[in-house]
Amino acid sequence: MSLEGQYDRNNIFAKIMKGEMPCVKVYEDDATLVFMDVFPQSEGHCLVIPKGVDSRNLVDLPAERIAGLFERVQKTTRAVIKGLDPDGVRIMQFNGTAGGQSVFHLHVHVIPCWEGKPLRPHGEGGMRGADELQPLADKIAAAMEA
Ligand code: DGP
Repeated sequence: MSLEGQYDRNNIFAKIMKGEMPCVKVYEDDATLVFMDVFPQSEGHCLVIPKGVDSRNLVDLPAERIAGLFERVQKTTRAVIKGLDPDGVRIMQFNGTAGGQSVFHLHVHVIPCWEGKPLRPHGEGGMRGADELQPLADKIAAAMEA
């Protein structure tokens, strides 16, 4: 899919926001949803998405929403650090198929990293179930509230 085009209101993340598909939720407010990536590159990999916008990527996000989105990315990153104690955190965001994007609702990856533990390849690490993701989400959510 190119960088430009129609927003698909039935993309998987739109369905998650509408409650038509499940997710392991970490945090939600009026502007943002944070949930666990089901193909995590490391334990604790989560996604931050803006709500209420038909934005396929960073390019078509209304400029006035950028600060709020990245405030939540920072909040999530701080909670990941506090809750999971990684050695580093990688923030990633892909635009267009050629840019590595596979789901066309804007999302920012927050990926904890540990020394000596390479990240699994993007989208290829195998699907994880709620049983594995929920305890990680609970730790991140608890750190967000503290
Ligand atoms: P990107 O390639 O940047 O578009 O990343 C999409 C990410 O979304 C990828 O890391 C895998 C993840 N993903 C794909 N489908 C689902 C899903 O149904 N639920 C969740 N939670 N994550 C998904």
